Amino acid sequence: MKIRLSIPLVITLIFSSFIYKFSYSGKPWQNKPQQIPGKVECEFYDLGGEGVAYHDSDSINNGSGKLNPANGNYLNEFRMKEGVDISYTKSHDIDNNPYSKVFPKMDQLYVGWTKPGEWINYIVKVNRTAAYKVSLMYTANGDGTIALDVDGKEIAKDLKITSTHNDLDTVKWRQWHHWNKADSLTVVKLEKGIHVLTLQVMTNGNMNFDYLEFK
Ligand SMILES: [Ca+2]
Ligand SMILES: [Ca+2]
Ligand SMILES: [Ca+2]
Repeated sequence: MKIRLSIPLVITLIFSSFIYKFSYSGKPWQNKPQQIPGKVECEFYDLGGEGVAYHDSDSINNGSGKLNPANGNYLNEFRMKEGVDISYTKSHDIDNNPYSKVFPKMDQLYVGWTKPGEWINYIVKVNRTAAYKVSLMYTANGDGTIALDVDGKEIAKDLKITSTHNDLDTVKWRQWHHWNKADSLTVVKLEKGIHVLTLQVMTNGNMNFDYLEFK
């Protein structure tokens, strides 16, 4: 089936994404848009707070400053006053356990405590117009789904994040620490320029996101 877009519809689509970008008040983390092609580190989401740069189910950071005590350590305190929940990969049989399908680097910050309905924004700089293969470094205690938006428009939905749960691991909390890399979640066409990328948690939650990669 051939889908035809009418000219007024195309103009509306272009105009609404322009309006979205124009009205968006979030700012890139450390004033540096993340670069595509490349890795988009999930913890380097935009500044702007709840309802602008992200939506999180609760206003506390369940990782930084809570699970990871506020003791002056950069990793423990990373963005601890913000609602997005952040932790980092740790040795001592936590994230370097034998159940990971793709072994993670240690001391990598990630977004965790994810729930359906949560979303996070990233101002990104796309350096060339192309179709990009999207990968995700993650853990998932049960199958979940995510979606991606660009400039307020959904570009990929129902992306299945395959469970990394493994019954052989009898340490219950470690089911959230079995890492994997989903190597080709989807392919998305992106136009050169500055855009707002949104990562949405659609179903299940219980996922940890280290980075998205666009190749
Ligand atoms: Ca939170
Ligand atoms: Ca959360
Ligand atoms: Ca990361």
